Amino acid sequence: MNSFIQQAGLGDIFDKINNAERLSLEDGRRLYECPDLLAVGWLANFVRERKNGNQAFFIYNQHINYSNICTNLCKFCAFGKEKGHEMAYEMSIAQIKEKVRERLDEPITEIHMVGGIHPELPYSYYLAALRAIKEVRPDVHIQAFTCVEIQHLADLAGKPLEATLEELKAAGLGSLPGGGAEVFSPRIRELTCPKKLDGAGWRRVAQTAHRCGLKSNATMLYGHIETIDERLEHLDALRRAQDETGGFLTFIPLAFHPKNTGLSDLSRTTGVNDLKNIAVARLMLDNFPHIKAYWVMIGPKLAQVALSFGADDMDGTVKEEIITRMAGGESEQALGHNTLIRLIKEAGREPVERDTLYEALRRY
Ligand code: V47
Repeated sequence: MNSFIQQAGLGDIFDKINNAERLSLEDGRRLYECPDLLAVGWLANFVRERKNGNQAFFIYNQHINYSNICTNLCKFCAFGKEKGHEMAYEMSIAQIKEKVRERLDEPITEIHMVGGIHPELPYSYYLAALRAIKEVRPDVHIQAFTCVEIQHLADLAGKPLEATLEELKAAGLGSLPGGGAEVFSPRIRELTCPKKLDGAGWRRVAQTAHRCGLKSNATMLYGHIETIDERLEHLDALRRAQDETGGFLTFIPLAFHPKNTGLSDLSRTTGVNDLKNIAVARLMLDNFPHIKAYWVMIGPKLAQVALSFGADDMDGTVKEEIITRMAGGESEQALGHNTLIRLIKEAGREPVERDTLYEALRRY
């Protein structure tokens, strides 16, 4: 083993990783507190390469945020607006279709669609939105509706989660994105998003989706008022859920952007904090196949570096992301296909264009 791992005091953690043993919450705490970022990153990279070799995945995708009208109005969110607010909007089904049609000439394989918890849109709107996308682009994979939205749709439909998910699936839903998880801690939820579906509810929806044959992602919003222990409990809860249903594809740490939020007095996350969260997540989430460095939130340059700190995926072309931009995100609106490939190649990795379920479509 590298002597610098010993010098960083992480020799026993390396032994566990090398023997594919699960890390404890105490191990996680030591990793977060270790001042030697390169040592933590080296360990994460060791696991990253064991799981995914030299591959770095990306996808040709499109984001659609159908409405920002939301009844939850979480403190950390600059996107959600009350109905009647001057910046509130909602897309008609025709407008959603138009958004898809506008980019028919591009080889998009995934549409990522999420929105707020709208007080009035009927259940039929969501089914119609899925069907409309499929009508315009029949082969696209629709990754839509966070677990929070899915619970809302089941409530609207007055049906059990299973029946709602089956109906959404029949209308075109392919998988669930990872948003809305925030930090599961009841303390954090009470302080930042008291109206939102709680952590147990979020995991119940994700696990029900897995049992219905739908894969999903998971996120953690870090860099606001959460403690290291609360982050670790969040990771541990995801790890236990994954042990049971195995349907999570990727974990995405989301760097908090404070501008225009109810927590705007806080500072933005730092590069070290961003890389640490990616690395510790890679080490703790031993049963998650992928860790995503979401360039929209940490910037393309740091996302590129993150490919050596545990991440094996850079998300995709994106275009027109609103949630981060409203909260002061300064990344470009879209990354070209060639830019993603160059970022990955320069990081010494093999660019692999994937579909939503991580089937390799093309290697560069
Ligand atoms: O659900 C809200 C978070 C999420 C802020 O599944 C904020 O592959 C930072 O979940 N600063 C939406 N984050 C984004 C998301 C996502 C993005 C890319 C890929 C995937 C995936 C998922 O953003 C929300 C919320 O958790 N969020 N406000 C903010 N101010």
